[in-house]
Amino acid sequence: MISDDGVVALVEPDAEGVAPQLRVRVQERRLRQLVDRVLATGNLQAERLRAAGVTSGMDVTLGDLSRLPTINKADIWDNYPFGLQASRDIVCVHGSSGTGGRPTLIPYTASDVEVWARVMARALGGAGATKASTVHNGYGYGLFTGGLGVHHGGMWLGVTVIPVSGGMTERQIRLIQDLKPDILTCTPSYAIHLGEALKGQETSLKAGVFGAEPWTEQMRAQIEGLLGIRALDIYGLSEIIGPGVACESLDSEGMLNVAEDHFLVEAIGPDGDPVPDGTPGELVFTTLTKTGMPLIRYRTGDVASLAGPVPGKPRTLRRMSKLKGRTDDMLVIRGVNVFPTEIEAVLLQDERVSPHYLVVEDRRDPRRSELRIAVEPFSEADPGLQDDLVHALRERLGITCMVKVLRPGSVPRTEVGKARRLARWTEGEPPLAGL
Ligand code: DLL
Repeated sequence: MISDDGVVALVEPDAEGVAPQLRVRVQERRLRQLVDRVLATGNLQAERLRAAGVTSGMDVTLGDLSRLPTINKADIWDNYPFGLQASRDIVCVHGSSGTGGRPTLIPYTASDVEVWARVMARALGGAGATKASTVHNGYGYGLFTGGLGVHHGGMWLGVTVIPVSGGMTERQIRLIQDLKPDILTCTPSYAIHLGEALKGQETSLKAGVFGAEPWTEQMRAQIEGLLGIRALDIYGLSEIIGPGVACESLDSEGMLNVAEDHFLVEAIGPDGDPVPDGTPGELVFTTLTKTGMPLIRYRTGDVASLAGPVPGKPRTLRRMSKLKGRTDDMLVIRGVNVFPTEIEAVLLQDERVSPHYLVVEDRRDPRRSELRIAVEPFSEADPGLQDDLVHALRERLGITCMVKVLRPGSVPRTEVGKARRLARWTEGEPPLAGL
């Protein structure tokens, strides 16, 4: 529900809207309970806590969180499949297929699913969804948390969820025309794909909640133009719960409200120390209320900056910026550090360039990485486009890239799953013909 002054109703006012000093008390109590739960497992995290001198939840305060040991994806893999499980009452398992075919599996208790449904309901409510809404859910259903995360949240809020999952675009368009949803949920790249397939036909859609892969303000402008909706960002990861860890609302001024009553957030620098608000750092989450596989100080590898709530607005949660990238996706080109999202921002700033592009880190000569970027123009290639993009990239990022303007339709589209916009070329044929 949106009032005349643009305020979007809170789904859980006691959680989203309490005074921050009251929330801190809840967080500290939950942190201590979490530490006790983890210590009781005797698992890797418990051993690390004991090694750090923590033998009871009463030994910790929120203030010394940054002194507690961290845990990362390699630790989860080393304890595959369920070595970090902390409860016998598991009701489902989700995860991600991950890189190199190593899945990350996360067991959930009924209480975890309840938390997930609530934070996802907040995300949908923040986009303007009410009980009267219909949500067209184009995230994949399965092990991936996108489809079922939105589904649980939508049902908790009381909307009508259409569980379309990914792919079969013609059928999706038919359902959008016939069932008249007001909210669209899918990856940002699939939103573009749907928008293009709609070919300018009007729809009932008002807002979309897009995430699971990096996307920039420039991509947002393209989606909003193509679909005639407000495009909001949603962030999450299986290890922490899935989508809903943080989400934009119509009134959060471009940043994402972190569900910090359940997921305590820190941003740290390369030395592991906290960075000040406004400075990009690696996000570290502590799952305050999780019981299936609780994690203390999980290093996500995702880079964003943090900020306080929007002054004067009902949501009092801390916010995070759109993701800048992942620590392992950062490209180092002749000493200059670049995230692929910075490249996207430059490319899509040019109105001739469509959102279908591929950044290729050419590492065939390991002593000298080169960046090759395949782009597609919206219409007939403009002979000056290639030089203009090389110039804009050099001006804004300080690096010279090889830009190749390909025919529209040359860069593969992603209908199911996450778009791959970064490829590494170490030997043999190029990852994309024509590069
Ligand atoms: O992608 C959960 C999700 C589903 C989020 C649907 C939003 C919407 P995983 O498959 O475990 O979980 O992948 C998590 O995806 O660590 C980020 O690197 C990336 N990611 C997720 N959301 C965003 C976003 C889901 N909004 C990994 N922007 C995370 C950029 C994102 N990257």
